[in-house]
Amino acid sequence: MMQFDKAGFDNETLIHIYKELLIPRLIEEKMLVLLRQGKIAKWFSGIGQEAISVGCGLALSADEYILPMHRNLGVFTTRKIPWNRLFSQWQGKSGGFTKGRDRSFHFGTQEYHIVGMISHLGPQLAVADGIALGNLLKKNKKVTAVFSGDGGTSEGDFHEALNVAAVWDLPVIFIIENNGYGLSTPSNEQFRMKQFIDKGIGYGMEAVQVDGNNILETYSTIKSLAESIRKKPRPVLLECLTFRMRGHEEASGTKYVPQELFDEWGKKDPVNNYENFLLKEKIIDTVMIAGLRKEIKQEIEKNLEITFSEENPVVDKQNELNDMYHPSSPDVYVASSEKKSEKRYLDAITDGMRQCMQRHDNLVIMGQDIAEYGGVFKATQGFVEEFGRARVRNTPICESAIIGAGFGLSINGVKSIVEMQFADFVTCGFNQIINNLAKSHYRWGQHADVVVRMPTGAGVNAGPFHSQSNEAWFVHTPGLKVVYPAFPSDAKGLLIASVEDPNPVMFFEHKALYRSISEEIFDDYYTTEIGKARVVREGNDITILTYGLGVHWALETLNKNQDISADLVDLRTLLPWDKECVEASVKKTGRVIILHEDTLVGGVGGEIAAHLGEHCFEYLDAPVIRSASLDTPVPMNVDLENNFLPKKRFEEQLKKLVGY
Ligand SMILES: Cc1ncc(C[n+]2csc(CCOP(=O)(O)OP(=O)(O)O)c2C)c(N)n1
Repeated sequence: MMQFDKAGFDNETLIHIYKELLIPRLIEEKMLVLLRQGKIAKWFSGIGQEAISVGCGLALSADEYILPMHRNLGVFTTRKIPWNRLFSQWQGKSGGFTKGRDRSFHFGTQEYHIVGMISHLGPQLAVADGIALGNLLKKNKKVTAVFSGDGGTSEGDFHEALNVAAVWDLPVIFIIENNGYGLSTPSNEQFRMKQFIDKGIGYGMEAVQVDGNNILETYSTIKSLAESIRKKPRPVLLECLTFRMRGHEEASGTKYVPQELFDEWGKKDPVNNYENFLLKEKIIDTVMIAGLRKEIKQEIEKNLEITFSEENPVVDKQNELNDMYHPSSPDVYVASSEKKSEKRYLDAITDGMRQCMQRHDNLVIMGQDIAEYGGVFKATQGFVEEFGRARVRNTPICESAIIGAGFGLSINGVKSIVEMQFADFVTCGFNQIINNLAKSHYRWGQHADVVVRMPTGAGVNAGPFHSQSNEAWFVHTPGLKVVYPAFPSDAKGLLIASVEDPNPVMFFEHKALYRSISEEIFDDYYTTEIGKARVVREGNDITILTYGLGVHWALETLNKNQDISADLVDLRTLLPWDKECVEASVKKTGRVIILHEDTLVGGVGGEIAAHLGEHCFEYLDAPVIRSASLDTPVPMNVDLENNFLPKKRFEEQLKKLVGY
């Protein structure tokens, strides 16, 4: 029989805990009925695991963030979210938390300090790191708790998040619900160690194991861990042994689980055992139990009625599109003095970042080797001395965790700039950008105030993994902004605008431009508007649309061919791109060539060409031509690289198009 230690609990508290434990169980039982009646479509059951969610929900203060997963209804109910809002969320009704845009527990709410999961499981852990880092920087002594199933720990995200938390002493409790299965896969096909607490030593982290079905044990342990972490910030791994009494989700069945396990764990049911304990101790009686159950069931019915009578969200195309970005327009700054200095492209970026750090004391920069070393390109040289190590943070090699942490910081009201050492390495952080940064505002109204700096591009004979142009991946992702300056003045102004913008910005910086071009730029703080192209040179015969290094190739080509009268448009922002400026130029010249360093197929040029075909067809005197790199990786050898890049081909294509 399960042993409960009631020392330190008065009867009122013990009964309160019982009620909190009963609520998710009874809600779930009702959901299973509705599922059978075809009134709901899908259900991920946490029956058998409630003591963990409820223990955690009760142990933390209401203003401490909890990041639950798909079996943690008890977190939501102990945080006192109105049940009708939960039901509406599951039904996709307007009273939920995502305007019908996301399902089940895939939502967060600042009001209740809950950050729900995305389907990918593991990314949740690094978001907790970011929230915890925010708390650490604010010195507010708050703890963050994040959940993972045992299966989810097999993802690289788990390793990265725990490692960062350990290195940075982040006040996080990593709660692992070890229920023996990840969908149908049993633990022995998922990992080899005996128990999760054995991982603690590997991360230099305390690790504690509890009976996850014993509500007093989970609650007391999390409560005392939280108290201790508030005093001495550090991460702790908490392994909760438990079992999932139903299938992965209801449609998946339970054939893959031996009956003996159900029998064994059925005896350890968290609700029944606690109920029996309270009965035995005469803290409650059967009449009281019946009364409580009736009261909760009535409350469930009442709230379900509200949900079922609620309308579906109103369908409005513009509304959907508007919610891709945070509604506020970023502040516009005009340099307050005319004073200018000659700056290289790289120095302009450094200058912009430094002034942002001076203006926003809640801005943090994170990246590999960016502290004393100053970054591999020296963009943050001297920043540690000026702003300190708390705000200029060297990171382990873990792009995913750091971008995820950026999102967590944003949730906690802290801005961040994350430096990719090379844009190529963003592949290792892709998931956090595509699924967290880009989608969270649309999904649950949470913006991601993160700028990802992307030293990009070829021309430096660095081969396939230090030369790629990968801006098109992000242009295809609604919710991001993609910025790509070609000149020092724009590099500074756009970087400041990106930091001022509450939305996630992918900021591309061409490495070959860092030290090769310079310009007189304003010394003061100023913004260059995101989403606006610039006509760099005016002409009548043809429009050249380009960005980044392409602008300089085009200028060089035009200087060589003085007879060509071209409008040279520097797009500057690729998402959202300046259709108005481009269309105006195309309507004037009737001929367009789009030049980019990125490879041809699926490049930004294809999108622009398609748009012009749809919207400017009547004005065109020739086909829209794309000039781009070969569809191969970027080769290292200088001759091969030059052959790969479009610069030479561009001149021929341009001349041909002018004469078309
Ligand atoms: C990246 C990713 N791969 C696969 C899945 C499909 N999937 C959803 S839940 C799940 C099992 C998760 O197991 P575990 O983390 O142990 O949590 P549990 O469901 O047991 O609570 C799988 C494989 C997913 N959601 N995300």
